[in-house]
Amino acid sequence: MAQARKALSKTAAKKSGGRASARASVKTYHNYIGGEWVAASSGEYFENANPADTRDVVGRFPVSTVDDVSRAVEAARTAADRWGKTPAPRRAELLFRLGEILIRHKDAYAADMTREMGKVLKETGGDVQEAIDCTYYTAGEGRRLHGFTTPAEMPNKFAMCVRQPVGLCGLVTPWNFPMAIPSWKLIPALVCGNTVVIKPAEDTPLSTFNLVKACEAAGIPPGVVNLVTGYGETAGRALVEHRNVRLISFTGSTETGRVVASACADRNAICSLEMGGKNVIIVMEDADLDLAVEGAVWGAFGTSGQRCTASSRLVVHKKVYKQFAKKLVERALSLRVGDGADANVDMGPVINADAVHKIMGYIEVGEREDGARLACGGNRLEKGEHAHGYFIEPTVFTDVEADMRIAQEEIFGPVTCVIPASDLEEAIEIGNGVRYGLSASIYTADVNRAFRAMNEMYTGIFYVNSSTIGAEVHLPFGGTKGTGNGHREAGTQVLDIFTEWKSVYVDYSGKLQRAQIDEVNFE
Ligand code: UN1
Repeated sequence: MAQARKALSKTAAKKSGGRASARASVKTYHNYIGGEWVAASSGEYFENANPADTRDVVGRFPVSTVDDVSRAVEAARTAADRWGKTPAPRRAELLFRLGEILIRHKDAYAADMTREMGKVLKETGGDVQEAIDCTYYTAGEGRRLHGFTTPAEMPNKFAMCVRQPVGLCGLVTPWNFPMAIPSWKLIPALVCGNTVVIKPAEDTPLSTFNLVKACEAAGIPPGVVNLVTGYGETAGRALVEHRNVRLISFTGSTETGRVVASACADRNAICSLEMGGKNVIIVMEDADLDLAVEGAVWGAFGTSGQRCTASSRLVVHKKVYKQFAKKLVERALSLRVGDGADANVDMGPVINADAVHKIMGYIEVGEREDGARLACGGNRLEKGEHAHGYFIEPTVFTDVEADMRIAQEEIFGPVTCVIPASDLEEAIEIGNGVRYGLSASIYTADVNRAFRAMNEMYTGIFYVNSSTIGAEVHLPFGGTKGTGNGHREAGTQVLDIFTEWKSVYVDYSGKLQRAQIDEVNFE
């Protein structure tokens, strides 16, 4: 994911012209450290601009330094003992209260999110709803957090396994799901008894601010949740490298994830990574084609294609290939691109100037590929209502070959590739032929083929007769190969990230019993 810098300023009204007074009224936000809202020690702020109209400055947020991160880590450390010893059902009560606050403010949070990152209001409402779902579902773990008991080898000996908090967690979160993804990390971390420092993406600090503000209102004690905004190379790096941070949970690009993983390896910290995807929809000749096209459009162009789970490859059986491509292009051309706050708009802008540069670069690469055909889109929209934002047309390449760069690399924009295949076997081979393994789907009426594809696609998520997007919070989320490092978020599986197991043996025989050595007398 591109991490472009937004304008840096010491004063809100820095820029001149007619906009100066508007800028003077731009709200200034602060870090949240040890229960206090505080400025960054740098005294500097970055501006968070609306990607649909960059003249609209959403807010000014602290450019945090190594010192600010250290202070936040210290606050989290101070709060850790008490929070870790608070009974989990009590911790969960505060989280249920948080859930209620999120419900009450859902519309306002969605509006803020659309303003700061561009996706349409329906989708930002979904993003907040996902945080609500995660909060309720995971808070329920306060009365479960199951361990297990198991027989011991020796008589008069009891064996069990319990979960314990890992301690202090650093959460580094992306801009494409700026409330849902922080919640996937924050809520389980808290219910498991950890304290946290969150560093949100610099493109979407407001949504994470809203989440943290709601934590404060829910009565989560000072120091348990800390927020530092700023840039990845400074604040993010300081958090990832801090020797007192026991665990880093990161969602973002595979490249940055590798840097995070090696920093964690250096100091033996736990590291959980969710990274890129190059997800595939397989369309067989017996599929309901209209349904498949709907799924492809939603998967490829929802969130302007800026989802790890986006349907960026559509592998279609040759018998229906032409028909599918025609319908897809028609639907793509019918999408209205504009400001996500407008209810008539289907697709919003992409996140920032770097993203435009990267996506347009890939479109050029696609146009240069021998054989691939730009079937629709391919342009940046810069006139009229699009003049001040980062808009790119929904773009479809057809006749794409599986090994072309546009079919291999994560573009993270509204660009999808249609690839022909002769049969299911070839479709699965193409589907698996990328470095990522997040999500895959098949459209078919044949249950045997659906199960075969389900079994043979090496991904963390699989759908039948549905798009590659739309994961629910009570099932594990994550991927194989370049997408992750073996962990899963959401579901109960996330508890294995945010707790460590403790095996407990209780010997009530009153004598020394040596495992693996003493023979048990059966009489
Ligand atoms: C992402 O793709 O970056 O499954 C997260 C979905 C959402 C989460 C997506 N619930 O599309």
